[in-house]
Amino acid sequence: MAKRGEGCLRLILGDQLSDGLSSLRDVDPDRDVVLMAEVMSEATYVRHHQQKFVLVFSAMRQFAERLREAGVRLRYVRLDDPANTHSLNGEVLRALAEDAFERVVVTEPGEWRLAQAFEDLAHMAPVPVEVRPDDRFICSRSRFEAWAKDRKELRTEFFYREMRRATGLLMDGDKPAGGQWNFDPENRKRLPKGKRVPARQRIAPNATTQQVMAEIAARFPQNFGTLSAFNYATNGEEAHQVLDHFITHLLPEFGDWQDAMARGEPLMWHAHISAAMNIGLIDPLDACRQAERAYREGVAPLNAVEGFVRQIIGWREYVRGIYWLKGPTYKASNALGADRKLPEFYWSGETDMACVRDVVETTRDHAYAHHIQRLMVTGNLALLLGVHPDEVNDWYMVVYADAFEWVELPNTHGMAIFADGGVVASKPYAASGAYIDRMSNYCGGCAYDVKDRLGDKACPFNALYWDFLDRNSERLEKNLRLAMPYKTLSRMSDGDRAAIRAKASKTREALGATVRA
Ligand code: DLZ
Ligand code: SF4
Repeated sequence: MAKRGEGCLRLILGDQLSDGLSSLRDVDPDRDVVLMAEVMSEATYVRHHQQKFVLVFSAMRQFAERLREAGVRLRYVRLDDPANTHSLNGEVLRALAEDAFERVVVTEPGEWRLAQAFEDLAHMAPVPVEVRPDDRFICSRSRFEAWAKDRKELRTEFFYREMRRATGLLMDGDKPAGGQWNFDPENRKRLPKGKRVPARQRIAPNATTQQVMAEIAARFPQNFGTLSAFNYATNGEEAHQVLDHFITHLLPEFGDWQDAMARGEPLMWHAHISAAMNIGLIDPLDACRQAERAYREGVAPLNAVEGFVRQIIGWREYVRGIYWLKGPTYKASNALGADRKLPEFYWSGETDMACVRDVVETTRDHAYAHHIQRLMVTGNLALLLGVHPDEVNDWYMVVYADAFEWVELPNTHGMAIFADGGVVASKPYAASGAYIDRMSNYCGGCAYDVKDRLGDKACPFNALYWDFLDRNSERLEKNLRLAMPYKTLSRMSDGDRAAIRAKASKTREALGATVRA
């Protein structure tokens, strides 16, 4: 292909499908070759949901085709290629052995696992390996480190304000639009009876997607998830269709119902663009600017637009900064000593708990659930049960199409189960059934009674919640944000507390959250 001393070999990963990617910016179509590889090492480091495979492989193939059409030389290795070495490093070394290049160029990957692998590659490769920053993120790793240095406590709100200033998003001069940085308290409304969730356009699987669906169904039939309801954008045009539809039709009400949940309605008013954004089909800053235009033109109110922008330049950037700041050992922490197994119904959905059943079914059929379903239903239950962080992290990595470790780990390990002891969240997001009842229509159709704590039909969240606080009081009772529940707990008699402990213990066993061997 290339002659000795010529050109660069540019490796593009399955979540780097962006036109403006740093490793593609100076591509020379006459001399360079772009390498993309479907490999078993990436297909098996977690047992991905079937829809995640389809999303990534279909999007990789279409992105490669676009590059080809633009005149770029491609070396695209398919999963079924007999010469495939099935690791990314293996494919780079194979390409280097077959053709001469002066350098390998890659944009930094989204996971420690691969960052370390590329360091190994630099030792093994006969030519230099240049790893470039991933500037699709607004805040570079070094900028985040500089921001975090010397701060006693990392607070997402202060980081978010800095990002607002840095980008100029929703700023009027040096003041936040509307005179307020954050409208979160206006974004927690419960869905009133009769309020209809808007219908969604379906992205019909295109020809490449259909082809990949057939391959995945044949090759990974045992992996979690169904394929029939696949509804992901797999190229830039489709992704922008979804984003445009959201901005015009859903964003205006997104703010109000951001935290609400309803049976059979995984999308609600959510944009459903996280997977497309995380593999590079939508630029985060462009999406925020488009949302801001909707506000400036009077199409969407400030609380909705601010909420959307905050999720992206506040939270998304923040968790990515934390992931790299805390290093590869971050996931080994287990601040609450959680030591139980993940119940089987996280995979099967077979449980009488209507909320959990709905979220698992949604997850199975769409590789998606929205943030409150992930945090306050499945995450909250794992926290209260004391499920070991490895099992929780693995589940979230497997089941969601948008899960890459840089985003999954801080959200799960830190935010949902407090295994990092308070790096990401200032308190555990523990809640009883009353929270779920307030924010959803699940409890009305449930076999359990959300108002009961100790009876046979008592909602499992209730005893588990009080027992969680009781079990972890040494560690948590001084936390000011938990002062109210600890005050309530302190008013309970020893007998009440013993009854809660016994009920919680029975519940953990009944749900299959037994102690790990
Ligand atoms: C998720 C994924 C899968 C399933 N397969 C591939 C692959 O075969 N080749 C590839 O380049 N990327 C794949 N990916 C995405 C990578 O796992 C992702 O780039 C890293 O986890 C870093 O975030
Ligand atoms: Fe979930 Fe409890 Fe409500 Fe049932 S009663 S839906 S288990 S919160």
